[in-house]
Amino acid sequence: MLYVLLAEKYERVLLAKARDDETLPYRSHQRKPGRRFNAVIPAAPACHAKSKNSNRVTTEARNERISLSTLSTITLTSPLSDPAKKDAEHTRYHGQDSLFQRHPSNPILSRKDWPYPVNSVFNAGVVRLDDGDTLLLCRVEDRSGLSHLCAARSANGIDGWRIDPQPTLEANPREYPEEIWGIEDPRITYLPEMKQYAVAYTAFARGGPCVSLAMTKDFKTFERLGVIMTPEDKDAALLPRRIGGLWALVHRPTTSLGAHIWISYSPDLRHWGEHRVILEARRGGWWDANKIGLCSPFIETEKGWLAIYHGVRQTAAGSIYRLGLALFDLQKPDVCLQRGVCWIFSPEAPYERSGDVPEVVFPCGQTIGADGDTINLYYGASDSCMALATGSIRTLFSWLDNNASWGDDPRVP
Ligand code: BMA
Repeated sequence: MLYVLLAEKYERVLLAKARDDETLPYRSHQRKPGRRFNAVIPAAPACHAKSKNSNRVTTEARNERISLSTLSTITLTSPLSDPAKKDAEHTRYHGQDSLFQRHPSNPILSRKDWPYPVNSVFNAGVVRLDDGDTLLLCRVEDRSGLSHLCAARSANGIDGWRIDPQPTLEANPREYPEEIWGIEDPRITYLPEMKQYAVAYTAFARGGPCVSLAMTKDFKTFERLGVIMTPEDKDAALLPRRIGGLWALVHRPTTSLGAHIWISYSPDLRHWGEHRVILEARRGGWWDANKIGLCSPFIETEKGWLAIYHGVRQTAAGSIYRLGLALFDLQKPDVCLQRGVCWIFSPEAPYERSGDVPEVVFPCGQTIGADGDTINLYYGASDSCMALATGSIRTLFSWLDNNASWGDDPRVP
């Protein structure tokens, strides 16, 4: 009880301070009544978080679904013990780069590693296979400028990559004319119901980019389902299970309304409808103004679907691709529950800041560690190479609880 009173008192102090702080336009007390989140226990940084029963934390290797018990077992130790420190960490924007740590071996894959001549290797779809290997289905741009997909496998997901000696999935413009300018940016979701991996990728042709789908059991042979979202559309990934009996696809059409993230539903993966916007690009001076898109596939947690998305800032010197965080309702993934105010990861390392397209970090997949908390985010850097950054889902939730916007319509800040 004492703890609850202290926590409430401390939250009031934070809120009073937040009202004076123009850099934080929204605070937790502004959330709608009935929200699903714990209002009493303030979040703490990862170093303060302990799992009561870490043995209950499991992951399902292929679709990376996190056990629903994973996040419920978090205990926060003495969150009020150092209010000054907590204030510094949580009432201001959390240092973005502390949320993900770049791997010292970065870039982990580049054209130098490729068994055949290519221009660049980036924006890989990711999955952990049954045998424990991490598979990166890389977008590979050849020296014609067009892209195909090629699989690289590794036991530790960091090095020792075994790369297919030839393209794994190539454009087939004779049968699929929408692929005449190549195929790009795959996102992989394991569908337990079908016992297959669904690969959503961008097919590129005169009509513009569109979303195509292919199914595979082994990343050797693929069954193409063809175009599932017409141009202009990209940045798509399936959810691993049906919602209300329907498959769900998150994607990013570009329309006269702008480049926002949508969700669509299908009974059979071929016929799609019930299209809805789930996250809008902000406007004006925001880091994610005008154009956003899904990065890696949604991560299923007991608090909801955790989504990493990219925001594109247009500047006089070109675009900057940064990453943001949002949370969507587990049963209604078209409902956004929280959205981070600022970006969580931004081009900073030399391989992110210079390359074929400078100032780009672009993940298309992740794996979750055996602890159920570690997130291994694989991202294309400057459209040139593949890199790895590691974070903690628990810390991302903690950050989101203290750096999220909300209101009557959280999609339109
Ligand atoms: C996007 C996509 C990505 C690419 C990014 C930066 O529109 O085409 O494949 O990484 O631009 O060039």
